[in-house]
Amino acid sequence: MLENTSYAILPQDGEEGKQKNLSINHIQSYEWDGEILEGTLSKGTFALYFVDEKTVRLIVNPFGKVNLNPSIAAIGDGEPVSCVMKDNHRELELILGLTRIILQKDPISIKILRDGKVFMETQDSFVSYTSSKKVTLSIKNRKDTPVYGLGEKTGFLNKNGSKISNWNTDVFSPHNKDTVELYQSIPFALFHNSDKTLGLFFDNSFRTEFDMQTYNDQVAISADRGAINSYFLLGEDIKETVGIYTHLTGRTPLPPKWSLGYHQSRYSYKSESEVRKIVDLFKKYEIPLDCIFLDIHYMDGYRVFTHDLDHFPNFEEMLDDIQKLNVDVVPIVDPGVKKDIHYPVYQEGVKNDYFSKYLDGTIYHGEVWPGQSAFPDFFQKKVQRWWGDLHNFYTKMGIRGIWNDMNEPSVFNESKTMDLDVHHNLDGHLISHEEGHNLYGLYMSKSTFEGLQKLLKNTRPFSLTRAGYAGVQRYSTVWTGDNRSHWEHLEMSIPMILNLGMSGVAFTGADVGGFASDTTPELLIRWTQVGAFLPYFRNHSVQDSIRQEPWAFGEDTMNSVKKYIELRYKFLPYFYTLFYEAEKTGLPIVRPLAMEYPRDTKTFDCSDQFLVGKDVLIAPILRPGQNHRSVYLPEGVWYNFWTEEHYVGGKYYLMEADLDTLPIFVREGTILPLGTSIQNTKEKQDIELYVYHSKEFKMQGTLYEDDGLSYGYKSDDFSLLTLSASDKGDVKVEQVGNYKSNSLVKDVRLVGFDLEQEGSK
Ligand code: MIG
Repeated sequence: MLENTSYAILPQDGEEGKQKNLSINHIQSYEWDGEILEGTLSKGTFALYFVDEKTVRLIVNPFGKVNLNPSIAAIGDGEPVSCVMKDNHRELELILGLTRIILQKDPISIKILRDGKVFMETQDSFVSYTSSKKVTLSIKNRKDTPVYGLGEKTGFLNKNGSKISNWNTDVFSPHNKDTVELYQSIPFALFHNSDKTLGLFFDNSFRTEFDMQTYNDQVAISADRGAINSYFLLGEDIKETVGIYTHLTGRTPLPPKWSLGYHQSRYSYKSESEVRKIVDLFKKYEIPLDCIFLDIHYMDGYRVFTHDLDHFPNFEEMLDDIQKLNVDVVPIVDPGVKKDIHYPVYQEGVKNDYFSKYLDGTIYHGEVWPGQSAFPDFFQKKVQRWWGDLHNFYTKMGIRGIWNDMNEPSVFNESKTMDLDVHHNLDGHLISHEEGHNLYGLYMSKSTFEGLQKLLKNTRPFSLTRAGYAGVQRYSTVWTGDNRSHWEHLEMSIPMILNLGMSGVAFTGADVGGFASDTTPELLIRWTQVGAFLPYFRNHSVQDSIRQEPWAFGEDTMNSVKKYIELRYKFLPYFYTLFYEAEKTGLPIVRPLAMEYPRDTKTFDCSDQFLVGKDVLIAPILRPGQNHRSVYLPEGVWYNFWTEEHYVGGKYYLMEADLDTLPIFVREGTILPLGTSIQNTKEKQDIELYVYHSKEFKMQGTLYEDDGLSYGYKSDDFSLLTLSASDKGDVKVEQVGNYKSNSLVKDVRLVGFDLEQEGSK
């Protein structure tokens, strides 16, 4: 019909119609106040300052004034520090301690050096923009520099050579290398060299892209809109740079111990009797369990903060009984609030103006599980408080953990999300959903976590989220969404989780066994082996898929799965100590080899092995039918955890691993605190110390303990033991903190002490 109107001759976008990339070429003027350098450019404005000696912030806004306010992510960007500024005629120079920033005026370029090393260098005229207000920052980079971080992404560990974009998306399928945009957006990359690691945090919440593919000698980082708002972090190695990044964006708080145990889930356990039955079977088979999940079917018509009366008539009693068995129950809470005039949560939201709206004030409604639903505007403090307080519904029944899903936010329509012209009220100013989209999950996590904290008082909450942005680690554990029961997804979960860890998120996991599609006994065993050594350990699967609880495939499979759930509990004292350290340092629980061996180029592309802390190396089997694999052991001596054989590192070995065996190696000189067998974390667990002999290094370890539950540890109610061993294997213990542990060191096991004279393998 349109053919007969002017539409027939609508403008064709030929070559000339394509948007041009225009560059900013020089600095026009500047002002210096002793801390912040601000000025005008041939187009737009800029600001440059030191957050501290190793953190530099650069803002360039081609379209207006720079906004100096740090985002919700950059909580560590406090008062700018004063530094020395020199105008060397053609260049401006900022100096703080060992760091120098050289800003060439015309054409504009920038170089950051520390201790003589060049950390970051741009080409001339390194910022460009288009008429649609896309902005791009280009920095020099070599093709052979490994790039890590960038949050939750598919593919292997090293992202150099690819394009990584960020737009929080609910992707049920597929998750493959070309599926770049998943649930989380963390625009932070590490450019690693053997003598330094540059961190680049591009703190812009619009859709962003890191193009490490198109150019041979540079990386182009762009945002659909907004300003170039970048932080350059200057660390000696990956660990230091991750430390600086988590100082800037916050660290993973010490979780309650029960969240580190084994969790069982399914979409969904649909009735009280089914939930009870699952818990009973764990008890019957004596398989350790700390938590069971309630997916969307527990609700009344998918209304959050309710329960279904038909299938969960005695909800409270059920929770009570399960909690008495030392099992926590975590329900799901989605953001969509059902449009139902009889539903109090919807009523309150409308009356008090809590929902996300269009500019004209109309509430946005979108289709999700409950049907037409409204979406809380979590950006507003009053909405955060309201939502937080609503959790009283759960906490009054003893619930201490909440699972947030669908918070990309996911909506059942073509764009998969809210209309982009919906607005959010961020501290009094309106931002479009285009700007708020990637932040929505983070603000929901904040509301959930802070609400639980307030309600639970001195008890540490657990919150699990699917969506997030940089800084999400401060509030929630992240699971990697809807993977499938494919070997490829087991394999991919490792680099995904390692990169999440280098992006500041220490507490992460993937659905063990695979969420969608049908698992197999072999895959379930191998996946449980890996899951037992990743920070978050939950088995979860979709409705209609084959059952994948530990007993689903008969006794042999169950025994093997059980063995690895038990092994997780054995390693719990080591894990808990690592979580304590993560809160202090920001370092992830699981690490790529490159993190601990930053100068060993053989580790740079290693995506199929990982370290738990620095002392335990896991080399899982990731393919069906295989019972051998090549394992790279870095320098030093390593002990096979099972056989206690030792190997000299710095080379590859072919290791055998039958279906019941996960290859685990322990670094020489480690004192590994392991626990005695327990059925859940609420039981008393005694300690066994495994001392791995070393001629080269001091033998040492640490063991952190507290009540596992409260915030008492913040005021001295903790115990940090520093362990050391002599050549003869006598262990010395020094304690900091006042916590009186009731667990005993039951046993000291010396490994490799008799091998001293023998030659190594
Ligand atoms: O669109 O709540 O990723 O873990 O079981 C599906 C049902 C919604 C997606 C989550 C999955 C969860 C499922 N949810």
